[in-house]
Amino acid sequence: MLNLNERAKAQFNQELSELSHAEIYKILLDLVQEKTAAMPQNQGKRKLYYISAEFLIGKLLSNNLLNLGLYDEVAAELAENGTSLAEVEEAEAEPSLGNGGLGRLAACFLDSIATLGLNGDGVGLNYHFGLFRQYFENNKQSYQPDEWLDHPTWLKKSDISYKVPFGQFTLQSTLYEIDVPGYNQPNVNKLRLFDLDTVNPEIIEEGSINFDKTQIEENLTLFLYPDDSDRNGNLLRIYQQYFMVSNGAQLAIQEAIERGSNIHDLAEYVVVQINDTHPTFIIPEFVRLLTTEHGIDFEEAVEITRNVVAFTNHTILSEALEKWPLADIHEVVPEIAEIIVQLDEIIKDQFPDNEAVHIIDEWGTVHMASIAIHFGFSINGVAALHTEILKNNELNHFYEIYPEKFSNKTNGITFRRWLMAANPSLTNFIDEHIGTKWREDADLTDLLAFENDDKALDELRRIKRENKNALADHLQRTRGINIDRHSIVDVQIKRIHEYKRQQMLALYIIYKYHEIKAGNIPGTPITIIFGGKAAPAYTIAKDIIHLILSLSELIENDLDVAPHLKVVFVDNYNVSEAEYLIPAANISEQISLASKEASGTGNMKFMLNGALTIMTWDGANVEIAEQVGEENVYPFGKSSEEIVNLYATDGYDPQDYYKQERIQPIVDFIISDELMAYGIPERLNRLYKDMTSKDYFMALIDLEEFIDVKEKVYLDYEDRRDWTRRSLINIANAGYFSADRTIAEYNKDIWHLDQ
Ligand code: 26Q
Repeated sequence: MLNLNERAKAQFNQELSELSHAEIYKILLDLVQEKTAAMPQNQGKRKLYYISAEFLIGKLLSNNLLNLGLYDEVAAELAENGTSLAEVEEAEAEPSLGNGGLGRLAACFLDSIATLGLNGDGVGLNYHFGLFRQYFENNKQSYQPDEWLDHPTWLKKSDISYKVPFGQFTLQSTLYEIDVPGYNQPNVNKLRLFDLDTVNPEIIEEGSINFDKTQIEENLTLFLYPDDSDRNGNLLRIYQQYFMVSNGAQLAIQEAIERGSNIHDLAEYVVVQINDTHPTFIIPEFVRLLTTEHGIDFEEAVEITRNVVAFTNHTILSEALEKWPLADIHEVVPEIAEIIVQLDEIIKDQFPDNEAVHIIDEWGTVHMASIAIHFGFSINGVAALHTEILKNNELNHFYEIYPEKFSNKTNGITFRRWLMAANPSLTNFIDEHIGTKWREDADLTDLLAFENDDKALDELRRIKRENKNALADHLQRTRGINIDRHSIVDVQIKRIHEYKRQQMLALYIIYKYHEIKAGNIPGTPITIIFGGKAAPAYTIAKDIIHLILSLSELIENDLDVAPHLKVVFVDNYNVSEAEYLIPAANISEQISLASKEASGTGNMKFMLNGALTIMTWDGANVEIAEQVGEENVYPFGKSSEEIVNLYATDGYDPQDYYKQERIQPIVDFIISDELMAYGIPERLNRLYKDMTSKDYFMALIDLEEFIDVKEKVYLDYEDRRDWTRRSLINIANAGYFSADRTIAEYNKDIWHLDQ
């Protein structure tokens, strides 16, 4: 018995049933903090530092209660007092300390690292404002600063602090920590977020997200990914990155010394996994610290560092491969720029004619991935196909030199959050049918025995219906949006990007709208839900949002079509919204242009929650199809080889597809008078022009096939029993995508931590 009532009296001098959600939240926060504070840290000679610019942890209360084994008890006590965890959790601030996939992956990994009892902490920055809050006005994306630190949080201030020497001044850090308990584990790890006491939110201009980018002492950890459209913005990002890695490296070295390292043997004590290139400056920073503060000579420092750092690549989009002008690095931290020049000389001596692997190019630009590959011991991709593309195309020059450094680690998701916390009814269903061993090994294949069990299938349908109701209530309560509770729920949620092809789904909506207008009424009403933010400087992505919102309004106002088709764009999509949307979905849209989505992890969450996937042969979709069988997904579209080849030969012209009979009227509708009545001509014209002249991410190339497959999916849904059977098969085969499996592979092949 936790006796929350006693705590209510002691803390607020009131009965639990009289407290506000915010007060109950505070009680539970304190309860969890007390428990985890009393738990020992994971131990081991070697320790992992998972360093990342993003940790998209989302709300932590349910997840922590679950991992500590307190979830059921708390839920019961709250129910007795007329409330629920879902309601109480609304009082928790959402830490949106990330953009999307890479940041959420880091959060799932922390959960799994702790659950496997491994000695490993997360290291990052404590941004005072997370990713902007998105809202819509006149069918356009607008911004509000995300003031998550206004509420009581999980952060605990530590007394750890380091000096970070920039060129012009030295700053002193403050470390905040969040305990990370594993599932049913006696020990905890930590997420360690560095900050600066002098940060000052008052420099943000009233009513905007702009601020003076030159006031480093006041702005350093103010925002995640501050606007980098000008030079000061770029410099600020370098300040941020260096601040993060210098603190991380000092922490790792200090803790290694405390465990007995003599520095020469640092690699026996420390492994640093860098999450994409954003923390790459940790390589020259280790060299700097080892040479200037620990008396190691340059050559040995480079060797030690090489044995400590491992690199994960999350993207093959060339515009996302980080590059910085050497002059900018020099302006922020001259010592680091000088070390990078030395590292570059080593590589240029070794590979004089192999320019593709040089660190500094002829224009004086520093290629961060080159540093990470040459001066780390491991590089991995995040899905099988992605790793093959890295080896054979994007990073082939490096692969030729270091084949042994390359490996694949297909991403995974934590089942604690994405099944147990987000979908308790499905969790119970699984327990009742196959017992609870899956909670340890993620093996759900025993569910296959119920493939033809009518009772089990009925039960599964009932659960999906309940989750749809919960989503419908949530959308109604938070946004006044009403969705048809009996409709098929079709969802695309992810960052807005041309390569993810939200615009292709928008084109399908235009097609379907006209079909319904022509009297071809779908058997079941359709709700298509989008969610996702566009980078503030990404014009076309914002135009795509505008197209979808305008379409949504047009359809809403069309009395012939509205009863059969609804388009919803959920504003401010984040981890908490995903927890409502994913358990309610029937259809998972994974329609990126083949070769462009490194892995995807939303795809795995949908599968685990029983949605069927419409997919291109991209990222981890390929492995989903492999696990579940092609007959249980809906694949379509050109292969990654075809696409890679088209880019290589400049062989794509959208006009070739635009001219087709079925496609032209769909695309032309973007600039029709009907849609212009809801949209802004400038935006719709710009998008139309781009799609018909450039279409760089080839939305038109797969449109015909996409329309056909979507029609098939909706038809198949009419056979509810067979649909539910295939939904069960998807759930049963999702075990491979547990992040526990991914982390076990990282540990076996890269980290080698004791267990
Ligand atoms: C680039 C240049 C300069 C500054 C920042 C960046 C930058 C920032 C964020 C580049 C990339 C990101 C984020 C990448 C990301 O989230 N990638 C996603 O990672 C997931 C986890 O591995 C994959 O599942 C997704 O496929 C991938 O898109």
